[in-house]
Amino acid sequence: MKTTVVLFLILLFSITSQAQDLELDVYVIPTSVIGDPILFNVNVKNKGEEVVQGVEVQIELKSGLEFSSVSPKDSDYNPDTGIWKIGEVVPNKGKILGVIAKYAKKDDAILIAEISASGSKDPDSTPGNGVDTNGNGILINDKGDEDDGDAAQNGPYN
Ligand SMILES: [Ca+2]
Ligand SMILES: [Ca+2]
Ligand SMILES: [Ca+2]
Repeated sequence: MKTTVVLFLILLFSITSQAQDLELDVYVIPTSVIGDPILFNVNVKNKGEEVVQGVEVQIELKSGLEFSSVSPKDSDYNPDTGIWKIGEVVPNKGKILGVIAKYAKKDDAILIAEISASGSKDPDSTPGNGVDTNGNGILINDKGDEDDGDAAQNGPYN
């Protein structure tokens, strides 16, 4: 009896303790002027207790944006594939990629980002399964979607 309880508690602990938990958020510093640069910050956090290796993020710029550069400049980001190779993400220490894009047109000035690869299992999200995981058509700040994807939009302004 006692052994069963102990085993159950061990099992429960291993389920509830989140050794690694990646979370991604996208923020925008907007502009209302067509042709001006917009800064998007893609912010990856590890809310767990252990280091995660081999982390990659897929970044997509919709048709209202024209990519210009990233910050820091030496980030491992490939504008052709949209893959940002982060590598290691340490608990309580976020990694941020600044994506600078031109505000090319009023609509669809949207940046979408999701964790696309990770060396560890995440208790509440799966890499590469899309941002709109609850299928309600909302990608931006949707708390009902998995925590490893997000999007941000500039405008639209009149
Ligand atoms: Ca997660
Ligand atoms: Ca996901
Ligand atoms: Ca959604």
